[in-house]
Amino acid sequence: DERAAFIAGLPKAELHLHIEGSLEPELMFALAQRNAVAIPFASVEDVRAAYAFSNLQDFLDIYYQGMGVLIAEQDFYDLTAAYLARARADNVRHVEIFFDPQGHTARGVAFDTVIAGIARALDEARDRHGLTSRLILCFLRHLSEAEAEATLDAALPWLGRIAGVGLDSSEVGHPPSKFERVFARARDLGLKCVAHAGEEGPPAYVREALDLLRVDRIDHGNRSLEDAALVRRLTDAAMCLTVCPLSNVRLCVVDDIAAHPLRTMLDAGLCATVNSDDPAYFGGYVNANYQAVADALDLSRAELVALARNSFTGSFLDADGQARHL
Ligand code: ES4
Ligand code: ZN
Repeated sequence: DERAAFIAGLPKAELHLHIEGSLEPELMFALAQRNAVAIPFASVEDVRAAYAFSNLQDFLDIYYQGMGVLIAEQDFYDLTAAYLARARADNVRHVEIFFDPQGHTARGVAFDTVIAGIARALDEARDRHGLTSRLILCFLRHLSEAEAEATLDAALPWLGRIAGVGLDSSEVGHPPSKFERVFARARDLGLKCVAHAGEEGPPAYVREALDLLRVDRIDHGNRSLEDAALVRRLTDAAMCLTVCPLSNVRLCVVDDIAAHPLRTMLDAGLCATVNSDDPAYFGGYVNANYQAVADALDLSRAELVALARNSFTGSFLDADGQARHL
């Protein structure tokens, strides 16, 4: 329809995308075969049927299992190239991609193998299609800060390829304060800092991300809305929130898409963006996320334009890079 065409035509940046969460069941099966890795599914339909989650942890259990088929550099290249093709088809012009090295090094896959495959696909997309990108290394917050420090050590030879660090995985019980020192070191190394906060965790975790991790963006941030003073602080700082509507529905962060707080965020003056999070698991890439939330909330063209513009202003592109895309 008309709205779909308008969304499709908007140039967009995606700022919240876990590359391992873009592993489609078809590629999961192909890689399981190629690498002789056993997976507990008989068919692609079987896999999709397992994607019924009642919270973040339900999803994470399946997500870490799924990434077990990724072994060789070529696997990480294939995964990333497939995502970039989907992004391009959605008129995404710039991507900031999370990766979870600890999900791989824990299985004996070298950090260098992971990042080399991802980076090769990113370079190719830039050279062939002008699609720009940044990489964000995420620490798994259910693991220790010492393990995060070791991961940052492994990243040191690749600092020229890494724009920032993030914090993901099981939120409740693993507050930002647990990672204050490793984020300080990352910042001293010149890296940007972001953190998942306020997805399932309380507004206090968003405050910790700001105060202790000194983040440049908040990933999700939904529960900030419970704290009016925090909302004021986020708007005053023009802090970008990377919101993920279909993820929020699938992980039961919102009751249903009609109850999504995106318009409330925009009306409050927050710099909200729309992103796909783990599109292979949550039922859609960027345009599907814009479409679902726009239909449910009857977002206007002006609101859709504001969301797309926020995706560039909230990006880690410099002003020249943003102007090139806008
Ligand atoms: C994630 Cl939606 C979400 N939240 C926290 N950690 C994650 N890792 C991948 N997707
Ligand atoms: Zn996420």
